[in-house]
Amino acid sequence: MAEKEHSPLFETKRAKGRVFYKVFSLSLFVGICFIWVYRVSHIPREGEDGKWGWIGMFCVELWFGLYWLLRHPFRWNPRFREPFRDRLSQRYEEVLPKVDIFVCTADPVIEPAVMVINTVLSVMAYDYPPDKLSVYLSDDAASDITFYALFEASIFAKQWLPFCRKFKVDPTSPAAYFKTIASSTHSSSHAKELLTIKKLYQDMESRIENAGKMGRVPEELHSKHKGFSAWDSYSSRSDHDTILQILLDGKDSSAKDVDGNVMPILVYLAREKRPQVPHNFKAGAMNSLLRVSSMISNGEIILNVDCDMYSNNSQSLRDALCFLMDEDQGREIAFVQTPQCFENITKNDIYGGALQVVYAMEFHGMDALGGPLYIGTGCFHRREILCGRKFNNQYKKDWNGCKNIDHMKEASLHELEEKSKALASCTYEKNTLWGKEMGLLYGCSVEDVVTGLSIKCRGWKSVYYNPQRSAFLGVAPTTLPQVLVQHKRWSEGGFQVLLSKYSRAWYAYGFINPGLRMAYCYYNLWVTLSWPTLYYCIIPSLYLLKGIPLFPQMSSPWFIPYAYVMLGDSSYCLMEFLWSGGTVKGWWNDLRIWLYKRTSSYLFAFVDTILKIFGFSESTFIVSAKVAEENVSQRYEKEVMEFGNSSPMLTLLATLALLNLFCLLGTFIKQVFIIEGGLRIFDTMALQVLLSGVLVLINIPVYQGLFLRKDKGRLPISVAVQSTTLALSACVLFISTR
Ligand SMILES: *[C@@H]1O[C@H](CO)[C@@H](O)[C@H](O)[C@H]1NC(C)=O
Ligand SMILES: CC(=O)N[C@H]1CO[C@H](CO)[C@@H](O)[C@@H]1O
Repeated sequence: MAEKEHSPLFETKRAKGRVFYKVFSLSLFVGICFIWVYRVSHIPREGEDGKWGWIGMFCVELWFGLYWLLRHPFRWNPRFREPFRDRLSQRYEEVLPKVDIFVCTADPVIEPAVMVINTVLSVMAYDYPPDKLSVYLSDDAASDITFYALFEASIFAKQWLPFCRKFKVDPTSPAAYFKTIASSTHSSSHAKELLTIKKLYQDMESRIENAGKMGRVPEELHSKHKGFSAWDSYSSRSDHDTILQILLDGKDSSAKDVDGNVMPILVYLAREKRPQVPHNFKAGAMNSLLRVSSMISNGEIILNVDCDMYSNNSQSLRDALCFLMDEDQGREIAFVQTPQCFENITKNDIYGGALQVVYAMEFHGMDALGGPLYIGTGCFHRREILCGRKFNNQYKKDWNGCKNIDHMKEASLHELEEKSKALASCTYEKNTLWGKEMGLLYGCSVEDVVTGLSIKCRGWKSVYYNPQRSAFLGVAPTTLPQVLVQHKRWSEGGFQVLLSKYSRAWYAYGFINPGLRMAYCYYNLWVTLSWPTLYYCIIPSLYLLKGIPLFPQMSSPWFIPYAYVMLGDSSYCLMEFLWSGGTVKGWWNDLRIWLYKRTSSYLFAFVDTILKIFGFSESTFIVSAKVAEENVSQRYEKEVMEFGNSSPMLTLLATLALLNLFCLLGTFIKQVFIIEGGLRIFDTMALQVLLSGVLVLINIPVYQGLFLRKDKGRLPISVAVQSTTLALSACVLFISTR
């Protein structure tokens, strides 16, 4: 037994084949250096064509090369983790810590109530002692429909949790379970109960959906729960009192399931909002939850999930505890991050939504350097660390001696609700450290990343756990504008982190590994790629049209480093993509999104950030993520790109696509019909032809969307007109200038 006590609760494996990778990337780097040397040593002389174009190419290639270097810490030494749940139960089953689960929702239209309660039900049914589990729903829209749905869920849970326990249901989200079970046959007792519970669920679902359609909760239901009276004084979602309801309190007889077992605590919270007080978005909601939950259940572990991410594995809580409770290494681990996985990714993933390389590769690499980012969902935290505790070497957590202050026992439910309410008021945070040193940090649109970084700056590490079977499954964006807007927010947030006071922290403290610093830079510098990529998409093609070479010709020895770097790097990326579970077509799609992100999302994020610095607070570009509803999901399943309403982003993308098409066509026409022996261009300007050619091939969906498709998801006519005009005039202007 004594020996067993020392066997760790998880193991760490290193990746193989790293030597090959190191040699290969060194050779690529040599190639990149040759490219730089070529650019510097071959600048056209004064008066020669293409001098400025050439210098621009050098700057762009310099930046691409330097940025490429930042990619390496991720791939140097990836680590893979494996927890041992059975050891955890052997040693700690009796003293498992309390866990508070925070689910955040913010908009009942984008995030329908039925989806939200499926997430809530799925985490309530974790394989974990229910008296140690509490689930909090933060509703930033303060929608009575969401409250009503949660109330219905609290009743349904009394049947659902025993059902899950009896038949070892997994996934524990009812909607997902009924979907997976549809095709398989089961024992008759299961089949009978399944029918009953499915009926219950469907009735509940239609009641909630009806309320949603009517836009309000039917009057006759108001008498069913006192909580509805809170909406009597409600004026709007940005102006209301705190609404806090403990729907299941874990001890009343009304909080027992049909088998008489205790149920997890279930709480609805809509924090106070006033128009004149900044609410700090999700970070503000999380901090209110932190305080309110400390009064009600005060769990030591906090799991934070988005409302669209249901649990796909009822064991993942125990998995995470293996890391946090490990006697030896657990003491320095602040949080365990799981990857964000999606249930509705199509086979070839047209929008690159799965982020496979990030989750299958890069986060493992960061794990070796001190831990992955905190990405705001699917993350298990330790409360005291999230609330600002600093690391020190003597620190050791004694899980056996955890004393749970049980406010539940002391106060009556009503008193408890009143006391907790005060913690979610607008004014509570005034003159406190909340948002600055405690809880999630304010003032950045990627509050989670900044918070994770500040935790690392306080000396802690994090762990990345990427299980075979995903811990949580969410919904990926299904239209191009959604994807572009999402990436704009991420890249803008990353850039803010770099410019903000938090970035100083990286240098001020010795805590963060230089490799990890590079990795953070890799993500935070996304926006700086916008201008170089635009340059590479425009200038070489225009010069091609004009007949001025910007790359070495094929017969020159300088051609070799270009060919090697381009070919080597793309084959490496392709291999990595396939290794992460993608398809070849998926890689091609990913490449397209990679291009679109850089030339639109990052560009707009860059411009917006700069405008903000100079005091223009409103974004000048109105970007709409809304799309025509009709048949969107059918097209998504057929992997047809959904462009949606016209927006500056789409015009930009279409212009770039057309510009390359015109340049390539113009060049061919010129060579074949006008200049004799014109095919020599394939020697003198092979790389420019190749570059334009690839850009045209990758943009095929745009041409289709502009001119061939008839459905609602095509590019709007106005975009077609604007972009054609812009692209043509750019070509004509460029040719006619000297
Ligand atoms: C989700 O869980 C089911 C079993 O419950 C499993 O078959 C499936 O592969 C999981 N999904 C993912 C993406 O891991
Ligand atoms: C392929 C797939 O699973 N598509 C689904 C993605 O999510 C939307 C919204 O939940 C569904 O309508 C699709 O069927």
